[in-house]
Amino acid sequence: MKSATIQLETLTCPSCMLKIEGALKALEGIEQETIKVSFNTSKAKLNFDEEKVSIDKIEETINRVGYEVLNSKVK
Ligand SMILES: [Cu+2]
Repeated sequence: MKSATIQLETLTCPSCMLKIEGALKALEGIEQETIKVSFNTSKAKLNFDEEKVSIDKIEETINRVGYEVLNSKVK
């Protein structure tokens, strides 16, 4: 299991947060209960199984709902 911290572009309202959370929850390989999108810091944190999903795929999913990823850290 890997842990990701994803810096997003500045979120302008709390519904952005819900939209991103929803998209991430629908993705296989992410530990649902670890998904946290913070409105104040515009960061998403989550744990994922690198055998089921890649950080590229996670970033792509965020892009697809309309948000830019500035950078991601995976540990
Ligand atoms: Cu919004």
